[in-house]
Amino acid sequence: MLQASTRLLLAALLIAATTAFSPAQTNTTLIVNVDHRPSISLNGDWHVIIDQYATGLYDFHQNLRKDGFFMNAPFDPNGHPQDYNFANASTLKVPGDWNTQRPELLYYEGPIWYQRDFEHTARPNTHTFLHFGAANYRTFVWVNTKKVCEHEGGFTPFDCEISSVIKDGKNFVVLSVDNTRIADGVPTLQTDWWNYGGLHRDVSLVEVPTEFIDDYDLHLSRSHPDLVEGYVHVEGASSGTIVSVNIPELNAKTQATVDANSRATVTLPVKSLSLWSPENPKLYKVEIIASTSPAPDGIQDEIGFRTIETRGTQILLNGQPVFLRGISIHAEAPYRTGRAYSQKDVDTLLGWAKDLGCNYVRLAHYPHDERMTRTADRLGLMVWSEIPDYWALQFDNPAVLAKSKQQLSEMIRRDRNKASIILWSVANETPNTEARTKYLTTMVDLAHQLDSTRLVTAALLVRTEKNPAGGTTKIVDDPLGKALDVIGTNEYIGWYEQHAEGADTTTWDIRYDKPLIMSEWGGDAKAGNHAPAGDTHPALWTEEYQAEIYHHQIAMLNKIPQLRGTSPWLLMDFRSARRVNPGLQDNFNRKGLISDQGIKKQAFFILQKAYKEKTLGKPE
Ligand code: GCB
Repeated sequence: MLQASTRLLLAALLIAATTAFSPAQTNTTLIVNVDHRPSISLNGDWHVIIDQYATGLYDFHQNLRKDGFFMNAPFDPNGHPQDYNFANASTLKVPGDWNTQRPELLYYEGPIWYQRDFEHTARPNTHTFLHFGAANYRTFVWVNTKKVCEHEGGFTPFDCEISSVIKDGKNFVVLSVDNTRIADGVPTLQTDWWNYGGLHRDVSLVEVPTEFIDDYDLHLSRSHPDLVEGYVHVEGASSGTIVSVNIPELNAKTQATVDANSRATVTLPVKSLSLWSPENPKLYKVEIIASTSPAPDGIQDEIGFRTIETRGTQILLNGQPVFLRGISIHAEAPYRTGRAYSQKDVDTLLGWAKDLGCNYVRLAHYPHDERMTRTADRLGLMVWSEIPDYWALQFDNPAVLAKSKQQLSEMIRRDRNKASIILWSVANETPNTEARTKYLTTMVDLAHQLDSTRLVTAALLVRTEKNPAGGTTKIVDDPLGKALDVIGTNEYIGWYEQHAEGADTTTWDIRYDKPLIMSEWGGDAKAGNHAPAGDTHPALWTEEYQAEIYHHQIAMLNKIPQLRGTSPWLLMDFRSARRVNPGLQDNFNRKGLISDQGIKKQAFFILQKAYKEKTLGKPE
């Protein structure tokens, strides 16, 4: 039923997985647009077992157990002694990272077992999947004691087919999620964010017909402004199956035929299209129906249509030069802290971005919850979406490259129908080595191959030299720039280097004739920490000093002719294990313009003014 290649990979993985509890490249189907399909939510309370020694999988000689916790055996006081009992175990909420649900789990890194019962009676001629919005970082899933899938990568969705293992009525799922940091992971051992573990996004049961629409891409043609084009993939459909695509509001309808790869190429002429933009975030209802047998499959989406391109150093949205007035955002939950997952979290974060005067957000440093990109579509915020190729990955390790590729593919597949996303980012602040450049060039090529309609970027480090005027010159010549459509650069003048005033004597030497986004800049301030009135040299960590950084940076940025966007670091303070200065950081990175408790710092208003009055940056 699944594509032959998927089936083979899946089979190989399941064999591998029964012989070792080791991270493996995922298999799994990825059904797009799951939030528009009928589904049964499995959110709520799950029984959990904290299993620091992975006792649920390994015996005392580190051999894989046949009677592991995945058996979910009922506890019998007169039977064989048993070290676990899900029925009596305490619970954690799903979705939700485990770290912020119990004080003793705040710093926990390791495996935790989750269990819950569910009722299901499958309808005839259907497939049933367990859908996971994301689980950090490695996940192994069993249903009714049978292993159904595994997945590596903490921020992208996956689906496990469970059709052959479920029974009518009562069933149970057991899974192990392990957030142990690993050197050959993506990300790797070092990050500047909290390693929140667990089922931090929605979990649901999804039932689809025997043959079903699992993937599609519908976008506006760059060369023909009156043409929506793309494809619809119908899993399991044989060649000749008819697919129809309908945009009722435009009175536009077309039919296409699925080829031997179960894919139909779609071209849909449209008239009087209202183009998506920050000023006009118009979304159209789109209906897709596949005349599959024995039952048809249909799905609806809301899609915006626009083009995004570069011309020299310009970024063109719908053919018009645009300047990206942005802010970087971590998926940190406002007020309660922890990993953001709810519509309320998203509304707060993106509401603040709108209040700041943004038309663009950089979603750092991994794909955020799908609610974020859906809401950006509705609010008219352009998005930079990134995979966690962060800092010093093992760039010479092909297994790591395979993990990056998987995460990039999953990110693009989930979000390729979101008009808001204009930039795919393949990396952040990676070391300039040959191995790195080769690795990331492969990633850029893959992004282009998977999606030829968007721009590919990465946040680069820059070189610094003294200049004859007594200041410094920032040189942007990282060889990765050759492969990118848009250059992103991070710099922290006024924080990690020099005083805020250093920006006044900094010049920029950009060796690429491409648009540049200053993807990070800024500095820390603890909300409420103020310099004495009239202090002309405010100390670090005060709101006044952070504000000073913003003043000087804005003046400097305005002197960079090819600057086409900026996303300072960052909207809101976030938890980070690296930030251990007591009283100031307390395990938080304080570079937010807003504190984790929602207090706006002085710098917020400086950037807001510059964005609202459009005194920062030029589109051309
Ligand atoms: C960076 C990183 C970002 C950090 C930030 C900082 O360059 O890209 O993830 O959090 O600096 O605060 O140091």
